[in-house]
Amino acid sequence: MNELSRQEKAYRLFKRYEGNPILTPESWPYPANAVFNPAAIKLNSETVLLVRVEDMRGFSHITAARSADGFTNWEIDGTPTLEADQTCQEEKWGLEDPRIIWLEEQKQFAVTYTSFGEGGPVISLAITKNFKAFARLGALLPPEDKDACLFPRRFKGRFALIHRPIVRGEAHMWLSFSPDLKHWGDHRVLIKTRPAYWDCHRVGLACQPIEMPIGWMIFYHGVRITTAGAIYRVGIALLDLEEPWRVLRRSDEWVLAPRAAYERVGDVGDVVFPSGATVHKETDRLNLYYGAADCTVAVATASLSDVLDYIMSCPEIEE
Ligand code: BMA
Repeated sequence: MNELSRQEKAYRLFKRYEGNPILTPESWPYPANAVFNPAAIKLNSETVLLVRVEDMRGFSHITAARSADGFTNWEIDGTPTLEADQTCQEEKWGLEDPRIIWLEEQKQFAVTYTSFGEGGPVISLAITKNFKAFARLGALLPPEDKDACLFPRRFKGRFALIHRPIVRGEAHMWLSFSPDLKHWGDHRVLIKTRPAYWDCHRVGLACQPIEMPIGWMIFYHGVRITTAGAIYRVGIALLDLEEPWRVLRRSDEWVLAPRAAYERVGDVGDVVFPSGATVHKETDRLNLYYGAADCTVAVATASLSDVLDYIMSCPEIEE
């Protein structure tokens, strides 16, 4: 496939929901400055979002919102669902940007989020059955680290975590392993920033890893810093099913970029920041939930088979 026809495919892959933004500070049951960067998962027949809510101090917590169709009639918890533990100095300034995965072995959901404290941002893990009661497992790796999610199952006996440390000012995605969800090691770089591309300055995991017969579908955000500020866009990579450290494909171009007014203007303009997705195989649909301009929550949809077809048309990665 030539470059232009693949770029056209990428451009048409996602459709913004006409009712966007689906969640706003104005629709919130209590005062909030911004509601954005949600984790997403299907629970029974509902879509559950864990939304990052920023209060008027500038500190964030996480609140659950539920909807039967994933687009409308959101039922939002009336008080914060998961808040910073004030006795824990890593969480002093709040909790941000959660991701959710179903851990089959534990029969529980794992929620990874960024804890903000004086030492810098770290990834923390909490386990829950129902998004009401949470068991906190604490910080996983040293700062500065963000944009993390577990895989839903073990690889050769070990859990795997995608995360994004910042080392020497460089912001690549890494993969780390653990036998027990507590001790992490065997760290390796997974997806790097690409000089000159739209994702040249930072990359970070977007939604939870999505298991497909052809591999793990990984949405990620890529940042380019311009003279007018940073632009956050979204790309896709495909990882090997059994050896997820092997990147099979990566999109040259982005598949979603700030275009709508609510993505271009906000507390931080020109940001689309997906952090959760739901897969609806019966209707061949993928819902991508994202924070828009660090202010509101929006959703874009794609045909699952079109996404898979597009990924397979992306360049193969030579190791
Ligand atoms: C990143 C994260 C996100 C935020 C984005 C754009 O570093 O902190 O929470 O949405 O910047 O401001």
